[in-house]
Amino acid sequence: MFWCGTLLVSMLFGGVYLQKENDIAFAINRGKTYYFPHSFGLSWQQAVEYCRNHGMFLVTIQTKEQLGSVVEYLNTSGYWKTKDQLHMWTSLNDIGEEGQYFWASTGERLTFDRWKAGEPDNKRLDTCTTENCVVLSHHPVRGVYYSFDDRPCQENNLFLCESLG
Ligand SMILES: [Ca+2]
Ligand SMILES: [Ca+2]
Repeated sequence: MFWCGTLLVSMLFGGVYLQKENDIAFAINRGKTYYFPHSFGLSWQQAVEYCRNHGMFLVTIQTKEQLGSVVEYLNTSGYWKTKDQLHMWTSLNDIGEEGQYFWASTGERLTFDRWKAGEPDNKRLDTCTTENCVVLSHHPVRGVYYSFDDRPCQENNLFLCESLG
């Protein structure tokens, strides 16, 4: 298990972020500021740090209203002009205890049921890795409409930062 621990530490502190700043989108929607740099993906932990470095938090979607606000914002971001699917990190995870989902940005326990059919499945990747971090997925041609899926935390995915309050 030593190797697994080493991997976790390098995940937490090994991030070097190189990204283009020119295609970053800020927007204010329903009193929240969103930040959606959609030209590059990061691991979940890197996404948490990236949002913090910008004085924000990885997005939390705990109510229908919060989901509506995110969807509304994404629809105005220009993202769908060139893309037909989205897999975007949220702050939801069960890193602390398998099957116990919390929003890292607010500390709240998950109460909003938006799981995609068959998820969360905690799929095993290798001896050290199962799926503990949650994306918001939208892929209409596959019948997936803004729903949650647990994914491997080290996978690179897009992500959405938001201001809290
Ligand atoms: Ca899990
Ligand atoms: Ca999954």
